[in-house]
Amino acid sequence: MPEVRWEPHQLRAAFARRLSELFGRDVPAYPTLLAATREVNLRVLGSQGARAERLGDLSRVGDERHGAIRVGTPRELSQVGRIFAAMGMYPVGFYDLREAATRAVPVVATAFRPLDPPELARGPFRVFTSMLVPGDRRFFTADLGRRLDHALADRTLFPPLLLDLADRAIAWHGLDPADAESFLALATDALRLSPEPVDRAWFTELSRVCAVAADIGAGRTTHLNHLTPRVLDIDELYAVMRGRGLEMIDTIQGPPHWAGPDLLLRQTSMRALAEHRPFREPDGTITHGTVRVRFGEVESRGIAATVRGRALYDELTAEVEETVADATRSAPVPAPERARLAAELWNRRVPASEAALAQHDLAYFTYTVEPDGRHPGGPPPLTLPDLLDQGWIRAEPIVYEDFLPRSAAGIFQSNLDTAGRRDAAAPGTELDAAWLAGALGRPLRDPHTLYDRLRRDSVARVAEQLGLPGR
Ligand code: OOG
Ligand code: NI
Repeated sequence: MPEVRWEPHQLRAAFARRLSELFGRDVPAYPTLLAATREVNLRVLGSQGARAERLGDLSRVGDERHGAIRVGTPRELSQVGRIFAAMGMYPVGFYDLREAATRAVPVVATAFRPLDPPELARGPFRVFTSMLVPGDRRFFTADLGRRLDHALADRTLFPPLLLDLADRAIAWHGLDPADAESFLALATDALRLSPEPVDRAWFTELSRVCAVAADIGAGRTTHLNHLTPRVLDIDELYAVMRGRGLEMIDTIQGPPHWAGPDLLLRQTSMRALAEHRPFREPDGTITHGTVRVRFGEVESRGIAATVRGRALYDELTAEVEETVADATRSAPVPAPERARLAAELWNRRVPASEAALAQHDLAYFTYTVEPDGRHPGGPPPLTLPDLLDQGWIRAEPIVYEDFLPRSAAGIFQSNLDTAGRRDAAAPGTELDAAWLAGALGRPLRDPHTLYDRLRRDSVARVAEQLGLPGR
């Protein structure tokens, strides 16, 4: 048996570091984003003190929290699953980005991430992973879909040695140092932007459907397309980045800045920069062109919403979109006005405190017994609200560790110049979470189940410690 020195979480942390170095070298605006994130985080800590760390220890907050890659086939996706499993990252959630009325993208996606709190605390790195759907006739004609399938079937994104090492790491729960080094070097290398020439005609044909299809389907490799640090005040970060002359997408995706605590996930990104890449022209000559495929993103994490909270979020988001669509008939609604409308709606419809969010079952919390018991003594009351009110227990927010499909569709716009082509009337391809689990060959977790278990376990512990009957 090999001597095991690098555990999955150490591989994960080292991998995140290597990707960050790679991105810092290759994408010049990215270090600016990281520096601005650190400045804003320190400022927020200075002005808010301990409250700034309510949703996470600042020593970790500024770390890169997620990256994103795009693959072309179920086979490539299952290989990604092996590589991430070696680092203790497992698929959570099914995101279908083909449905959005505007900004639809021909991919389905999941996120690979650590599952439980101790692992998340050791290293929260996650990778949003999308897979192209060439069979979706709303985007691709039968002929183009077939040619795409053919081109994708014929490429190797991950060398066999990398996959072998991944399987070994899974079987032995880690790798010895020499294998860990090979694994990390090969895994990082597999996500570099390739210097190989791209076929111009094929790239152009795919770009007409969607820049994402061209990014995924025209090359023979994949690449990391963004990395995302976490910031404590995303509104300020957005203003700082603009102030430094960086071109940003036009909004902050997700819930608005409102009177209550941060919920779910807010994110924004800079526009992908043009990067040099050789193209092979139809006459065989090599020319130098540019592609816009890599960018920096930033996120602000909030409290995980329950199923009810999420339904309310979706409802309010749809309401804002309707209002904006109505108003747009007379004049375009600028982004700040949209943000104002959303905030106003949220302030009216969502209870604006942690306690109220917990009481209305809109957000997830874990519960612990108050050690110094502010309560009056005697037998404890029987319900969570009473236990909270009377100071027997305290509630800690559970941080949202997943993504939002509408926001993700918005983030994809970072490297789309044109709306692309989509025939809404053509038949789509039915793909769902069960299908994706099958393609991955491993269980696909539902985010709500994970959060719910944390809440439930904490309630059971509280009940046991307080000796509550009937639990
Ligand atoms: C992924 C976009 C989604 C997010 O943070 O929502 C995403 C991509 O551009 O490939 O990363
Ligand atoms: Ni992202």
